[in-house]
Amino acid sequence: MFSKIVTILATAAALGSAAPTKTTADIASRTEFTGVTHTVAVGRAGLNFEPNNIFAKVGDLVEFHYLPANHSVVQASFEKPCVPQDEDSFFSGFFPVSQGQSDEVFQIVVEDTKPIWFYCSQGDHCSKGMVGSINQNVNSPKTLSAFRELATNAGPGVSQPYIQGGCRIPNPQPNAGI
Ligand SMILES: *[C@@H]1O[C@H](CO)[C@@H](O)[C@H](O)[C@H]1NC(C)=O
Ligand SMILES: [Cu+2]
Repeated sequence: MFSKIVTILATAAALGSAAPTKTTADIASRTEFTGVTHTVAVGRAGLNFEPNNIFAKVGDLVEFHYLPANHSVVQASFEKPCVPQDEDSFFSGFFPVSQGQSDEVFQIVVEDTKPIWFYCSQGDHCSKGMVGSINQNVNSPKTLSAFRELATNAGPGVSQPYIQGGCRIPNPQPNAGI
C-alpha cells in the first residue's frame, strides 16, 4: 500500500509539465504514509471546500477533487489568507471543469502537525470565503472562522507561478460521488 503511493508520486514527478516539484520526491522519501486519504470537494454548490476543516495525521494524504467551474488551491499563512505563504507553498494550478468532477486531482501529503491554511486563488473566491484549514488549533485564536474573517478583507487571490508542493494525478474515481 505505502509503496504503491510512493510509486504514484514518483511517476507523477517524472511526467514533467503536469507536475511537481522537487519537494514531492523529497516527501516520498522521508514521510511514512499512513494510507489514509482525506477527500475534499472543491466548488460543490458554490465557493467552498467540502470539508473545509480537516484533521489529519502526519503521513495522511489530502486529495482535492474539482467541480465546476475553475478553482485552485494554494497554501497561505494564517495572517495573509489570499496570498501564498512563501515561494514553496503548494499550488494545484487551475482546474477548468464544465461538469462532473475533474479528470485529475491534486494530492498533498501532511508532513507535520502544524496548521495548514489554504484558499482558492480564482478572482475573489478567497475573500468570499473559499478557504480551509488542516489541523487548526481550536484552542488558539487562529481558528478557521478567524481565518475566514480575515479573508473577507483580503484582495484578489494570488496564484503561484508553478504547480508545486503536491501531485496532480489521474482522478481515481472520476464518475463516483465524492
Ligand atoms: C481558469 O482560471 C484561470 C485563472 O483565472 C485562467 O487563467 C484560465 O484561463 C481559466 N480557464 C478557463 C478555461 O476558463
Ligand atoms: Cu474558486
